[in-house]
Amino acid sequence: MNLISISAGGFAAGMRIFSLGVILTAQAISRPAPPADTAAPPRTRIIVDSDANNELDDQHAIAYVLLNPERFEVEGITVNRTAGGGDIERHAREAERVVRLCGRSPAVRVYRGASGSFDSIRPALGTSAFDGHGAVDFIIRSAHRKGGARLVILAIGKLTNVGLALCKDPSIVPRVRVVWLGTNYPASGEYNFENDTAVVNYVLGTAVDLEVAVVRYGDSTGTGAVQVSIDEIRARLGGKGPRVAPPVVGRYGGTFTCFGDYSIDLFAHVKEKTRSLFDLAAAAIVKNPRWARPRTIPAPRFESGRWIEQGANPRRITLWESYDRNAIIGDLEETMERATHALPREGGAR
Ligand SMILES: [Ca+2]
Repeated sequence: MNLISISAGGFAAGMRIFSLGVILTAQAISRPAPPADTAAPPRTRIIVDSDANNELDDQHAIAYVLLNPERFEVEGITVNRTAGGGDIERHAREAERVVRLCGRSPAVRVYRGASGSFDSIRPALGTSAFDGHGAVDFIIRSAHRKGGARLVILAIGKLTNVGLALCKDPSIVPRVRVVWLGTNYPASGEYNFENDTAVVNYVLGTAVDLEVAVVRYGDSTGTGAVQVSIDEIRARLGGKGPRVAPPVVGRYGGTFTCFGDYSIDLFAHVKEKTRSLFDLAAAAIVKNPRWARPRTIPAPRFESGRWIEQGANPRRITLWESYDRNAIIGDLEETMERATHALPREGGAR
């Protein structure tokens, strides 16, 4: 079953498919080789906020973060429901599959977040059991963790959980950095954005450190350019990742003992031979910012179906553009290769 084909209205998700052929040329982006690392950077404390069951890119982003333990201190995974992936439980179960396939269960937990929209949930934030409270309250607790470094929230679905957390407890604003995969800015549209547009304006109106990894279907400057084919996935990831027991049942059935084989199965269940790993690209630039180009702009607003520039706005956000596709896919392969031979981690089976 192709999840893209059942997403509500097929709106922006369909655009991803339409544009695949156009952006093949994006893989040929050339740039000078980045300088070699001179020292290991500190681990980044991170939550991945995902609509894990929507397509197949969330799973790769989650696995990538989990399988880079020397770079990421993963606090947990939070999920939200977008139009294409079923109810919140299906998103949570898919995230949990990936955590198990990465040998990080039960140490890394999955927290259920918002099914509805920011505007519909916001009036209930003062109650204890509002829609999404599991994820929202976890984000707030993690941001405040005593002795913890600033928390990165890697948001790769709609922004609802993040907006609700900022709204419920504005004191977390200076304690978090939000990196969101979303928008086709400066063009309108995009799946994560359209799944809750109101929350984007809300977050833009806060002072939180906000970085946007743009999607831009069909354009070489967005995460859409980070494409990979099933043949390449098979060749580069097959059999790779920590070996886990018992085997994990996939979302399409079948059993898997490593994430590399599950990745192949995810690709085998979409009709296109080549797909973009949008969410992976967003995760990769948190690990290595040299794999895309940052640009700081005055925060715009979205009104009446289009972006409104606010040139005098002192509030700034960062856009990430022009992704180094080969470096990102290469690092996914290296990450998986390393994880294949790594020692088991806390609480995780091999
Ligand atoms: Ca996603």
